[in-house]
Amino acid sequence: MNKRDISKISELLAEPKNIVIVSHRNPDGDAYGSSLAMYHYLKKQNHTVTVISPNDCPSFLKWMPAQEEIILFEQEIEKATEILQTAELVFTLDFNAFHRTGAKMQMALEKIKPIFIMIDHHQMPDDYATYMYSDVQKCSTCEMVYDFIELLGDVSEIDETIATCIYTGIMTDTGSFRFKSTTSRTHQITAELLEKGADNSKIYNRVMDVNSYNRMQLLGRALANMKVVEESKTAYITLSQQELNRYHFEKGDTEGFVNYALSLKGVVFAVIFIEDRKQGIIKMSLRSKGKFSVNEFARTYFNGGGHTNAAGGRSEKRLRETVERFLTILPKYKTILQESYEA
Ligand SMILES: [Mn+2]
Repeated sequence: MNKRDISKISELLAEPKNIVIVSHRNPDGDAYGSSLAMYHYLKKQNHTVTVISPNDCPSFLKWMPAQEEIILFEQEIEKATEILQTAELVFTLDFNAFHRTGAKMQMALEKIKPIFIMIDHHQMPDDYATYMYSDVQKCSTCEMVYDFIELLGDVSEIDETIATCIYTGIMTDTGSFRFKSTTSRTHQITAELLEKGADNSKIYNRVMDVNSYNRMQLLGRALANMKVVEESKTAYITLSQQELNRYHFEKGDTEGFVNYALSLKGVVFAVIFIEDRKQGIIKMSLRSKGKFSVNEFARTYFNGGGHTNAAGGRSEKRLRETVERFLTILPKYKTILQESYEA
């Protein structure tokens, strides 16, 4: 974010304001981490602050400080819309296009005219924000929130609560500091957060120790279903609605499954296909190592997108047809996948 924008924002924040912080639909650790860090920071500066999330978070984030104060748009549309309408400033964190909040909230956001401030690390931002802090190199929006607070000259305002929120998003979005997006800067910030009281071990246990018996059984099924396409350095997993039902699937249960496929020796591209009968779609999570861009792949063929090494997609075809289509497209990328392996 450039100096001019920062000094303008600094001026705006000099007087108490009505501020709303918005996170994306199906919030993850980085979405809630950045939103709640910003919430606690702005409250300390005497602003009136509300966090609005389109829908609820998974259970492994329920412990986050002030999580219970977040307003869920889809559960309280009238109240949330009213709050949005009176907002002078709206922060949109960890997303960069209104449609990422879902159809209902998108409409509400399109109707209001506050000052929008975007802080986000996803590719191809829409152009709705008055002030835009967008950086696709950043490991997480939480790291950017730290930068933002630092640019405002307020690192000293980061207390244990704020540090805990920021740490959570950095940890979850970097796969516990192992993804390529993790930089020396990330570690420097993390060190600072520990100094300020973030408890790394406690946070890890709260976020990661979430296995139910059913989830473990479902993981077993997913791994048994895994197929490898050796010449394309690719592994994929399928889960049908019937299989999900058998293990009493709950939202969030399949989180991270695709990473098992990516951890296979020799594999640089991994996909999980999950049937969702209710929506009539197949949801896909795509992961890669090296230069092969799953963002481009998902954008081109499966109505999705994301980052170079992590993206989402969807298909309106049946499960088997979706996989067949995927397997027809795959040979086109044989060379680049091979190169991605060697690199
Ligand atoms: Mn993120």
